[in-house]
Amino acid sequence: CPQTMAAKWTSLGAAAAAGAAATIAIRAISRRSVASSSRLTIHVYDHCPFCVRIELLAGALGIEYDRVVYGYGEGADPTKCGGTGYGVGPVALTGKKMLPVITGAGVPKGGTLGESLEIASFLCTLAPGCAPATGRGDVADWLKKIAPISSKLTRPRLYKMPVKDWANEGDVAYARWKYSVKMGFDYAAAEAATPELVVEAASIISELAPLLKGGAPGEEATLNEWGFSIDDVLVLPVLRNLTAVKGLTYAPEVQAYLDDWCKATGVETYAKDAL
Ligand SMILES: N[C@@H](CCC(=O)N[C@@H](CS)C(=O)NCC(=O)O)C(=O)O
Repeated sequence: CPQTMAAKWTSLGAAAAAGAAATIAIRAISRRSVASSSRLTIHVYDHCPFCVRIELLAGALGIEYDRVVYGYGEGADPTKCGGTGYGVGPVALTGKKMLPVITGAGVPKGGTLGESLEIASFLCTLAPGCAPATGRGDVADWLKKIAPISSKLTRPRLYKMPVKDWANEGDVAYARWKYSVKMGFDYAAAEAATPELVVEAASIISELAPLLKGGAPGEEATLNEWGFSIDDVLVLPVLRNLTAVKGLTYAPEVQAYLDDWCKATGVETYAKDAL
């Protein structure tokens, strides 16, 4: 379960050069939890980057929640998935086999909300501490650049991580069916290409360092000068899933960015189980 971390807004009186007093709201990090009348439940696959967005954000906002982790094959219809899949899983929530989903009293759409960015937007109404997405082109370009390398490195590894997603053998069977048979992903080729992919990924990860414009000494780094934002919510899960890759080195600033936010929000990395 995540610990709580929140951005506390404090006011500082700042003397302007002209002599007029200006009050600037600055963001200082403190730990607190958002007291909510009804506790949220966040339904996730541990390995799902869209789900990690929500856990990071809830943790950053200090929103306490219960966490339900599903087997990746749960809810997949065996007649449509080459005989893989079992049970009901997330389908019981929304009618779709798709996570993340949040549930709870006060949650829009009748108490059950899917789609990570809709969930994120809703969570931002519950507590301060996350700025909207900027649409920064350099961040979008970075995400686009890392995506194909990341999928080749992470797909052969994530299903080997010791998390509940893969507790049932039907979970692994479904994932392998989905990526190979349905999507044409070549596991063997991706694994064989690991040495080159690791070098390429490390180089792209190092390109993220100069994009980190925010974070005073002693605070978590952020993509924007004004603090934690949806931009970070989009980028951090990609870095977190890449921790499943053994031997992949991160530029120090990027390593600290990832580690500090994971620590602050209670999101675990895969570093100790990297393969
Ligand atoms: N647009 C959705 C995408 C969520 C998504 O793709 N989730 C994946 C897990 S990473 C999923 O539930 N896939 C179910 C499946 O393919 O069986 C969002 O942002 O929430």
